[in-house]
Amino acid sequence: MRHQLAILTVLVTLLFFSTTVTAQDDDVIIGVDSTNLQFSPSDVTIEEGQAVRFFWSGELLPHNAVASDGIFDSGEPSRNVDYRFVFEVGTNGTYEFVCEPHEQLGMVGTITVLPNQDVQPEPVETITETSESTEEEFRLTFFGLELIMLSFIAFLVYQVGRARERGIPLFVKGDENEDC
Ligand SMILES: [Cu+2]
Repeated sequence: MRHQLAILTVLVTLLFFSTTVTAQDDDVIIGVDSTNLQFSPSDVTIEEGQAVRFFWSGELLPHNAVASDGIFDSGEPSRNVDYRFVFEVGTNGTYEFVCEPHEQLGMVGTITVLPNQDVQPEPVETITETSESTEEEFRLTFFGLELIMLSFIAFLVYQVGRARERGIPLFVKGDENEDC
C-alpha cells in the first residue's frame, strides 16, 4: 500500500504541473533606466490579452506613465510605481506614452499591441495533414492521459478508503522487510 501511496503522490504532482504550465506570467515589464530619464525598454510589442507592468522602486526622480490617448495612466509621478495594464482583445494598435515630468527630456515610449491569433474565429476543420491537426491530436492524447491518471487516482483513493473501513492500518511500522 505504501508503494501505491508513493505512486499516488507522484501522479498528483505530475497532474499539478501539467495544469499550471499554462498559467505562466507573460507580463511585459517596463522600468526606468540608469540615466533616470528613460523608460527601459521604451518600445515594446505585445499581443492582445497581455499586460504591461510599469514597475520601478527607489528611483532618484518621480516618474509616471500616461498614454497619449488616455487608455492608461499610472497616476501621480512617484519614485515607486507598480502599475499593471491589460490590453484586452480588441485593443490592437500603437500606443504612445510619456512620463509627464520628463516628457520634454524624451522620457517617452511606444507599446505595439498585435491582434491575438488565438482568438480569431477558427477555420472550418478539414481532413488534411497539417501541423495544426498534429497538435490537436497531441492535445487529445494528453487529455486522455490525464483522464487515465484521474481514474487511477480515484481507484487508489477507493482502495485506501476500503482498507481503512476494514481497519487495515495503512502505515505499518516494521514492514520494512517487504521487498522494495
Ligand atoms: Cu520620468
